[in-house]
Amino acid sequence: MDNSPGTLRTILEAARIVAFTGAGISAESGIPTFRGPNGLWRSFSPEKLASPEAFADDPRLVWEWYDWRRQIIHKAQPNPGHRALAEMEGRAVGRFTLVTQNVDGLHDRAGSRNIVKLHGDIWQVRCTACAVQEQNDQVPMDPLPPRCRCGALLRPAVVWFGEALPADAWGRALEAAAQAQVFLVIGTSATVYPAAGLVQVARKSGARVAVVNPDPTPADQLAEWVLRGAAGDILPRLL
Ligand code: BJW
Ligand code: ZN
Repeated sequence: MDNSPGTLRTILEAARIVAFTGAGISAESGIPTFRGPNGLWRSFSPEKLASPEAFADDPRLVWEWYDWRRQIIHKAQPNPGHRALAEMEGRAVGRFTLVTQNVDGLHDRAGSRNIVKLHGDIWQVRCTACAVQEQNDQVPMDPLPPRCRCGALLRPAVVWFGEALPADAWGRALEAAAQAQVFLVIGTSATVYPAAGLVQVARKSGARVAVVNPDPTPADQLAEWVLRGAAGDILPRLL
């Protein structure tokens, strides 16, 4: 099998493409990833903060983490990696799906349109008691933790450990993975399930898998192309 980057480039011109992204694609925009040298916030691991138990224990602490991240994201700009994926979609309208684990909204800001958000949106808040879910762009958040009109606590509308992914997003992602001819795994440690399982779904359904990451990941074993480096360098060169 010819697994040169040139072949991948040729295939991208015609195939049904899924790009599956994680925190690494936003690293070059200055947004910390979850796991890795800059992944810790005040020595808490994401597993300790991104959970319903942590929020029940100390909603203010969890909100402080989200408020800190919202401030960073608010100042950040999409980078060449985000923009390359938007451009790829522009050249492949109707055959391109972007499935992201990110909650930062940078793909939207870069111009991507067909986006499936598996883990929610950091700019949406949801009431812990009533049905309210709404956009909230306040930076910094005040008061902290924020409250709903009904008096109950608001929470970020994101998916925490132990919570189900939004059913519609998960359904769309599974379908796109099963139909993909090329599946690009970009900037994710591919360790958090069920999202990481999409790589297996795509592979089993016959997709050719390419990984873009400076470091090894479990997805490398399923990949025909492992492109070592930063997404902001490699993705523009694939166009
Ligand atoms: C670059 C780069 C550059 C750097 N360019 N690359 C086994 C044991 C225990 C638990 C489980 C288990 N199997 C499954 C589970 C459950 C759990 C899980 O997967 N745990 C594992 C950690 C083991 N999963 C869940 O709980 C999920 N829900 C679930 O299973 O529900 C079951 C259920 C069903 C029905 C009803 C009820 C329940 C939910 C998972 C939710 C994850 N949520 C988070 C937080 C989202 C909100 C927020 O942002 O705060 O999602 S956690 C965090 O991890 C976030 C991310 O989306 C996700 C993945 O991280 P990602 O994006 O891969 O980032 P990193 O930091 O890990 O990797 C960055 C990569 O970038 C690295 O590889 C770098 O090398 C690379 N990189 N610079 C390109 N320039
Ligand atoms: Zn409410």
